[in-house]
Amino acid sequence: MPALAAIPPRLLLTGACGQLGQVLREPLRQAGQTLRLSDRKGLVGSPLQTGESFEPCELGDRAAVRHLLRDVDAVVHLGGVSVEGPFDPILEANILGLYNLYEAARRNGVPRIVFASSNHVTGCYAQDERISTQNRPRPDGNYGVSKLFGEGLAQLYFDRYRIETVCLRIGTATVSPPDRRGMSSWLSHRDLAQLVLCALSAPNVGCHIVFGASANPASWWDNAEAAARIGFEPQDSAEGWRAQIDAQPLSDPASPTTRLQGGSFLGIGPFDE
Ligand code: 15L
Repeated sequence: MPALAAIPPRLLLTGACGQLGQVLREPLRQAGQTLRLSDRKGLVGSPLQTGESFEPCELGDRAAVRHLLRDVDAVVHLGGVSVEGPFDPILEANILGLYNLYEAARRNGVPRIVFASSNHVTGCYAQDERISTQNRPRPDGNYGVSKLFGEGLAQLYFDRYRIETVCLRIGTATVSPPDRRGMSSWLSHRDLAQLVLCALSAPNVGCHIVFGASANPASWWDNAEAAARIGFEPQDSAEGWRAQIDAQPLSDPASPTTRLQGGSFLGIGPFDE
């Protein structure tokens, strides 16, 4: 892993009680001086450590989000809906909530945001296509569209207000690749932590988009340039699980969930709300 430039000292982690929040809590606590944790309800996981604090917050509550972002130097924003689903909860947390977050950053003078975008921004590309962040977005559902909105908002707030963002199009960030798709989309927890630290510390990033994936030989994403821009050098590879994954039953090759990069999200919806 490359030597890191300085990590902003006072950090805020939203979505701290979610699966990835719990993975990132420890490395962020060690990297920063103070770490404010936030989620919708109470703290989940180990009790607060030295340097940590916890504040519950609903992202749809503009005043509360503004208060949450006081006195921090950077935000790692994982909060919001993290799966495909009906539009209204996504609207509230991922669209209105993200607007509230950027407005709070502007009004509090927070200079850097690390935004958990998603590979579902490009989930309608076929699995036999190789793409980079230069390819145009092809979101695979409400969730993917909300992440695309977030990337647009990040660009707007850089161009107009000079708030820098690294948008992480996170793949499948699990302990090990869960299925055939994961052989291409997997991001190890160790690589996730490195990616977020690079996104916090890389100088002059402007508004930058990078896929969050380990060094998987079967990757669909040509990420070399985008990763190098922030010094991200993934250490892990899904290939170590090849034998177990190849032993899994094959799924219908004609189904969009098998054919397209977004996988199972292509099988969810429409919702007839
Ligand atoms: C995501 O963006 C989701 O948050 C996560 O639940 C996974 O589905 C992941 O993408 C993935 O594509 O595997």
